[in-house]
Amino acid sequence: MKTFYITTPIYYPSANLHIGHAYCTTIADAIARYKRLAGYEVFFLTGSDEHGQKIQRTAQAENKTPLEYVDPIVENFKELWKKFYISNDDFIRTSEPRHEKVVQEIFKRIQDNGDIYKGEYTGLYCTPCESYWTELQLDENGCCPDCHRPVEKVSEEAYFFKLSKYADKLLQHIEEHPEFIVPTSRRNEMINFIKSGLEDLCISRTSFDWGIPVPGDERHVIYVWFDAVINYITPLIHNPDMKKFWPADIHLVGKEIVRFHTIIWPAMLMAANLPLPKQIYGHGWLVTDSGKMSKSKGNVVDPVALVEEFGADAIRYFLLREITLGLDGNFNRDALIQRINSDLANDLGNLLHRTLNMIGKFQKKILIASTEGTDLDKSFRLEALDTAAEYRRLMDNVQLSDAVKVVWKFIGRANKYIDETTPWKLAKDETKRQELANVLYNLAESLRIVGILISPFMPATAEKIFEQLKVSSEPKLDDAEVFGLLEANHEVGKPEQLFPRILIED
Ligand code: ME8
Repeated sequence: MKTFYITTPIYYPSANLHIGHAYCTTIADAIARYKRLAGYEVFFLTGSDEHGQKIQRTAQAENKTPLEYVDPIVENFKELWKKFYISNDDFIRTSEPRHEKVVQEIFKRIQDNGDIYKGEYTGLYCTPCESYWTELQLDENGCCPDCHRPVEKVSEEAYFFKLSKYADKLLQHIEEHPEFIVPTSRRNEMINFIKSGLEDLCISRTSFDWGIPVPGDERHVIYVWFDAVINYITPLIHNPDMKKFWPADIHLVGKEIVRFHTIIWPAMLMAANLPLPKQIYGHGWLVTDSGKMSKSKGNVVDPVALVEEFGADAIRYFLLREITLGLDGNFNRDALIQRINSDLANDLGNLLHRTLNMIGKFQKKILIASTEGTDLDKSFRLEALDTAAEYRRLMDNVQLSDAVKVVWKFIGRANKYIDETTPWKLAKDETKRQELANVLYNLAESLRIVGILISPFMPATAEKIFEQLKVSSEPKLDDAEVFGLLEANHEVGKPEQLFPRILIED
């Protein structure tokens, strides 16, 4: 069986997660579910990034140990992912012993290869971002170029990773593998970054102790980013059944952390003689009218409240449809409600409801074997198959939003097919029994196919469709590419509302 390995970043338990984090995890989940649907053996990893000075300071301020502080936050992450139907196969916490062991081994391996040395570090450190910067990289106010908060001058004995040594090899890899960094804009940025010169990277600190100790020199803890990226191989490296998943197929990350994933992480892997991931996909940010969502701006949208209000599938649909992967996208409550009412309640909900209602009313819920039918029936069936083929092409290309749109175009087509064939009129004419049976059969089949195609985006809704159609709830993509799998005499269920319309308050 073909394997597929996808990861999200591991999130900092420094603040509650917002809908921006849920966006990233939802994309990864939709891709993982699609690959399972397409017959791959999938490993989907997410987790929490728990070490570092920032966590230690926050915990101290609350009179807690770092673990006492992070434990409940990490539990909330896990709860949130359940609420969003995230189908991760493992959840890695960097504070787990299994991770500590692997980080120390990789450190040792790189050190033994001669690419880690001890020196003196004086640099500018942004604690909230856990990042070192050079003078040149600071913003116009001399602050962190990412979060624009003040940086601190740090001077201490430290271990260094010979990142500079890998500049040429990295450039060569990026140039020979155009698919390694996606989208192209990020790839170009990284090429320019490497060409402007790479400095060796300080990878240990002595000024705090909440981290993984350097093997053999326990006064030092390992730099949190060096520790964090290794999470991607922690569950695999010592497990003979899991090794097949490395190298990862996609590391999905936000655009501001592409640098860590396309420069530092690959150089570390080169130094440890391990293969590089196949692709790093840098997605855009979810923004509101006041910019990128972040706690400091006070413009965060709470995903728990949102799920409770609208349900996870509606939010997943909105995020996957509205935002083109790789670009920034606007999160807007009115637009969400608009989509729920028009695309979900109206287009999809009505199609299912009208179809099952008519099969119930005109054929006592029983499908009747269909014949070839009219030209309209034939072209409708072809359109269903074209939709499934186009969907596969787009999903294989990770064009999630286009894939959603293609399915909804077909849902629109199916609703129009009802208006064009007017089954309620056919039902009044005894001589049109077969014509009616054909239309209802084609509609039920198209819903079966739609259910399969939307299952990576809206797993609970797909299940409801399967339940109401009374078909298997373990879909396969191949079954969406065949028209006519429903048996004649198949009995369908009763229509139940999929999405209630949301009343818009003035
Ligand atoms: O960076 N829209 O963790 P993190 C879209 N621990 N994505 C957003 C977002 C928004 N408004 N806000 C945040 C870290 N994200 C490290 C990762 S991986 C080895 C270590 C995304 O909790 C962001 O782009 O700050 C990033 O991919 C992820 O959330 C990280 O969040």
